[in-house]
Amino acid sequence: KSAGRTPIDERFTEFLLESGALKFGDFTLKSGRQSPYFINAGAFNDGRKIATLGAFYAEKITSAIADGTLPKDVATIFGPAYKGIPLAVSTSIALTSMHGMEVGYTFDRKEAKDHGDGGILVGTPLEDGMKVLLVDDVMTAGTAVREVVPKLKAAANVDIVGLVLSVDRMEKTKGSDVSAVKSVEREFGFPVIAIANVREIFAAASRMVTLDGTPLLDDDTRQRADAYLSEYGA
Ligand code: OMP
Repeated sequence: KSAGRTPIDERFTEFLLESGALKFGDFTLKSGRQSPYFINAGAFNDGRKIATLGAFYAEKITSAIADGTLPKDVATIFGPAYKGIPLAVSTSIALTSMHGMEVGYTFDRKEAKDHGDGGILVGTPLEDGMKVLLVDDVMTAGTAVREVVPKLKAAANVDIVGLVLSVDRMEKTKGSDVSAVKSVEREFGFPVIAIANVREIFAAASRMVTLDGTPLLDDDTRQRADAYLSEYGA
């Protein structure tokens, strides 16, 4: 179907770089690890970028539906607050406007509300048996998803059909050789799908050159990334 089209992970890498969402330097991660690269979903901060991001999620989701990894009848896209909110909204817009799929969006509040509807969820209400697809930005250790699943299950007995990420950092969970993505899949029993993983991103970025022919990634950056992945990569 997509014959002749540049693979999604390559197009997504270009998008990450041109948006300034992929940065090189010294970053302390939530897990405490010191990483030479960081993916910041907060860089998708205008109409064009967030619409493009939503279109990437929708493309990944519809191909996962086509190959049977995800079911057709997803009722709502759930994005955990705060960074998951624009992801859920832009993904549901793209699924409807570009793929003709009717789907809701839902997100949580970080703070419980004591007036008005008093709810902790906003958007399409969750009901028992409803098929919910999670979206999130980046997975390192899987801490974020482990917090959100119990929150959803407390609201209704929903059927979580999968989790779609921008980037899988492909890191091992501490004290194990299994990647965080694999251990989340085993623990919760749903597929975790990323638009691109870090190895694909580095492979694509390594082939890119600037207008005057200089490689986009210098040797030092590549080596630091490789060293990090040989220590923490799954
Ligand atoms: P886990 O929840 O441990 O999987 O870490 C992923 C979260 O860490 C993301 O949802 C972000 O809040 C943050 N993060 C990034 O946004 N980009 C990265 O490249 C790395 C992290 C991180 O701290 O591990």
